[in-house]
Amino acid sequence: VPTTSPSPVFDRTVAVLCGGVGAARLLAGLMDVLPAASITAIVNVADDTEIHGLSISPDIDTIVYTLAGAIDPERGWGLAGESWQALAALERYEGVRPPGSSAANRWFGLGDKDLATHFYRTQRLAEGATLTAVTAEIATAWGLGLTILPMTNDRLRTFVTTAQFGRIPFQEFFVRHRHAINALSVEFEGAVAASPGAAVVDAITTADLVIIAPSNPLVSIGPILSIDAIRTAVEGRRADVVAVSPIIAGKALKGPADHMLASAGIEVSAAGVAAHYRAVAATMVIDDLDAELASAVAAEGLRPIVTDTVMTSRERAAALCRTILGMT
Ligand code: FO1
Repeated sequence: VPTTSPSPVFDRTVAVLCGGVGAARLLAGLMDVLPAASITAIVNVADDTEIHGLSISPDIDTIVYTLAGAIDPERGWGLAGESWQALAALERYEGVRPPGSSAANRWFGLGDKDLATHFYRTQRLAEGATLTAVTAEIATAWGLGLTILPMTNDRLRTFVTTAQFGRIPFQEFFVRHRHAINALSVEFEGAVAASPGAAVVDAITTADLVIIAPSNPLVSIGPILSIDAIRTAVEGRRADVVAVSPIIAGKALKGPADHMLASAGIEVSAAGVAAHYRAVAATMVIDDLDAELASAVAAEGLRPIVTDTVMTSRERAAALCRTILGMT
């Protein structure tokens, strides 16, 4: 509880729980209204995977590339102006690949320039660096001044159970099968043993405001909150936690959050998301299109803020962030 008079808005520090695209856009908006040094992103790494022996951290890379202005804006992942020669050259080896081998798989799109990031991360991890340290190096290399923290340095991975393919790693569900198949359930393997990444709990405990980005509540924010010490820290800050609904007018802007919420028995609306977050957030930002749900959000025990949440431009993202920070 602050005992001094409120600090000027530009002095406020924020910790943001992040998935990929939606979180990256929100962070871009925050970077326009707060000094970078006041912003800590705590990022889901349960989507991480190893492909061709390379360590890939999709949500971290989406955030870094977006904030650096280097993301491919159509795809929402990978680099703009990318070429795909290395991936194409793998075709030669497909014919000699023995059954059961995943060598030369081409369903996961790794662009030629993007490979450099994965080469760097993989080698640094092999040298014994933590993912926290490597992520800081990558952020610095891209000229970013905010703090980007992986939620954990331990192995914590999302698995999706499907009727067609059984229990499969998240990227097989999301990319290989284009999240077009029904997810019966999700599990976070390693969550019980995982510890929060360096500085994560401290960031949540000391931030003036904690924001839950408009990311998939189940497979982006879910893994972050599956780490006991992180969940406890966020619950302890509930009064200062603002969640931004990723569901607008009953739909996710991107990705499978709407279908996954429905399969999990959660109402596919800002009110359903409010119910899901009731123990961790006291405020929920919902879109103008969902204004009529404000009372349903309030009935779940969250203070509703109704505003434009569609971040199709940096200006719109910054306006949303000003509203979240109470700067308007
Ligand atoms: N998403 C896709 O839909 N297809 C891809 O081929 C793909 C490749 C890829 C490579 C590197 C990277 O950092 C991300 C990549 N993504 C791809 C995005 C990513 O896998 C998902 O959007 C997230 O895991 C969901 O948050």
